[in-house]
Amino acid sequence: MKTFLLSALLVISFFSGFTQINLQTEPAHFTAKGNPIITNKYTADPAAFVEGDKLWLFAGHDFEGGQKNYKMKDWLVYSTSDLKNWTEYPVSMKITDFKWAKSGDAFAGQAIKRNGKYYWYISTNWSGIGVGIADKPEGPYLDALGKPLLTNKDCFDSKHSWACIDPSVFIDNDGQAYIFWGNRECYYAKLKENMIEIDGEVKRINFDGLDYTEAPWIHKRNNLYYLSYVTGFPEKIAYATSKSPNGPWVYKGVLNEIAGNSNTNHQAILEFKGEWYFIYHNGGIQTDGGSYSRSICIDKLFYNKDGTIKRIVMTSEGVN
Ligand code: FUB
Repeated sequence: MKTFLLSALLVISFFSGFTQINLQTEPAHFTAKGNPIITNKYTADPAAFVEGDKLWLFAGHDFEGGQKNYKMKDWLVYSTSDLKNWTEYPVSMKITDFKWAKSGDAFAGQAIKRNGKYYWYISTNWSGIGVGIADKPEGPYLDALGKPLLTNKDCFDSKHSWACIDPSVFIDNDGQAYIFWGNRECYYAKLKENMIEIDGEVKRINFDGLDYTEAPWIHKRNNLYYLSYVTGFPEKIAYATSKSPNGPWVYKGVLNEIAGNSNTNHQAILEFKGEWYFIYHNGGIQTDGGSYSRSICIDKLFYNKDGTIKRIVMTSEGVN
């Protein structure tokens, strides 16, 4: 019976072009035809870094359309050298790899490289933030700690169960690593060189104009630090700047509008081959895309001469 159900699911998945469970065992290749860039799966909560010639994209994996809430059981990894031709890797990390994550939800994360290892910080809804560790960007990733790095207890000003989500990590030029996270309230802390221990106190971020929902992302350009984050609901992206990752932060305004057909937006910002990119998700796959079946998109990001960022123009053509 079990075998019959699995075969039926595979047949349905094959003909619909979508899979909720990923049985891929080898890297697969595809060409993006604009936004959304991935069309055989629903992907959300992008994070990315550049290593050598390649941009590595880390994604959440939404179930197919018609869901009433987030259903995400694993995370996906992609790479590209030109933002057009992509490689998709076999699933290298699942929520069940984090045995302590009783919530069972594979929420947003961000991966980063340090000392030859790759660390993928992930959220699990209400069970806390965990860290996956791997020898290669595509994984496989193992639970580095066997317990959460951060939990709701670290979110000292928050009362709701999903406060401890959306980790974002950043290593400054002096080697100091930071982790930012939070829903409704934004927190940050230093990470030790080993990347799996918090160094010192957890602090809450606050500044004039901050109306914070979730999804912090830190990047640096010309010695200026940028903290972008989700504001409002349905979500827009706003940002602030500072001369230090420790603040004080100065609010700079809205960066991206509500992303079509999705309540959430969740950005990553980075430079790749001399250009800056804004990676986010929308609910743009017709007819089944939506707030719980999202799709990652990439558009260009431009700065003004004074270092402020121009509003993002979301496009269906993308960056090809
Ligand atoms: O994907 C689940 C949650 O939706 C993420 O953790 C948030 O950032 C929002 O995109």
